[in-house]
Amino acid sequence: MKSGFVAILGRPNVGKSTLLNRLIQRHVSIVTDKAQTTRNNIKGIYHGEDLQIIFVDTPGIHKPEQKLGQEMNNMAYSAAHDVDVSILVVDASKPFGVGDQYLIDHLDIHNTPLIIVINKIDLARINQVQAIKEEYQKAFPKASIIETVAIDSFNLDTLLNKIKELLPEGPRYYPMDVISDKDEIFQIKEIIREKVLKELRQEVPHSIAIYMENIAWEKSPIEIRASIIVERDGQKGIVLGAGGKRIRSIGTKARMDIEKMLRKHVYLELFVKVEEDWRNNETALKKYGYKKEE
Ligand SMILES: Nc1nc2c(ncn2[C@@H]2O[C@H](COP(=O)(O)OP(=O)(O)OP(=O)(O)O)[C@@H](O)[C@H]2O)c(=O)[nH]1
Ligand SMILES: [Mg+2]
Repeated sequence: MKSGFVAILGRPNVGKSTLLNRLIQRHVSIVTDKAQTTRNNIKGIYHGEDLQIIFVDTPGIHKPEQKLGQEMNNMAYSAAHDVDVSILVVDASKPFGVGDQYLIDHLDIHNTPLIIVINKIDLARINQVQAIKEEYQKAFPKASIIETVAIDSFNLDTLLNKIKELLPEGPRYYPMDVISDKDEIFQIKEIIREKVLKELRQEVPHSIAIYMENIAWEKSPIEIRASIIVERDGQKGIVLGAGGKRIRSIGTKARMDIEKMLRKHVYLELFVKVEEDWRNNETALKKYGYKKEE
């Protein structure tokens, strides 16, 4: 049988997490229309006949402005090592620019087989697709190129076949019932963060983190208390909304998804806390799961 590890890399918002979810047909990594949604390396496992692929979704590579951004980039860079195949996802609807050049200059993927996925071709004209393809082919002459529409699962079978071709013979690393390396607490926090991101505009989404205060698994309904961390006092009111309307809406939507995931009733209580400039604070980054403990 063939098996191995495949990193999914690229700039923010190009569709990496969408691609992972569609490839394994499970929702293991949150997706929003905001850049820098994914903040950790997240494994999603594809189980096939005589085939197992351990995909690693990664944070979008960008020019970092805070320590959090540096940590996120480092996670992506580290995922690119120790894999059998790398997938570089590119947004076909955006012209090649400084962000693409930044990625090409900083990401070292020249030593593993590489597949360049030109995604979102539904949003691009043919000559646009051609232009971006040429730029990336120039930067990575040995790579294979596949055009996709991840949200519609278009051409993902071609992609899977190409990956299979490139993978070595190997063992089944994970049992058939395992689909991700992340536990339920991680997923609960991500569901809450996804709802916050979807409710908020512009800069505030980048400033939030979720902290799990307490989970009482033994209670029925399960009691979950979590905090939404913001960076400045002014952001607290934005998350709460007038008369607490926004946080109630976030809470309801998050609870419904958590219940679906756990298949149990849940009581969810959310708080908002300010932690000044946490994205530049090493202790805070460790506390919120964005930096490894030494
Ligand atoms: N039209 C179109 N939209 C897509 C496609 N693939 C993904 N999207 C959308 O693009 C946005 C970003 O998708 P994500 O999967 O979160 O992108 P990402 O690369 O994981 O982003 P980060 O985690 O921020 O690095 C979402 O709104 C998706 O629905 C596609 O093929 N076509
Ligand atoms: Mg993502």
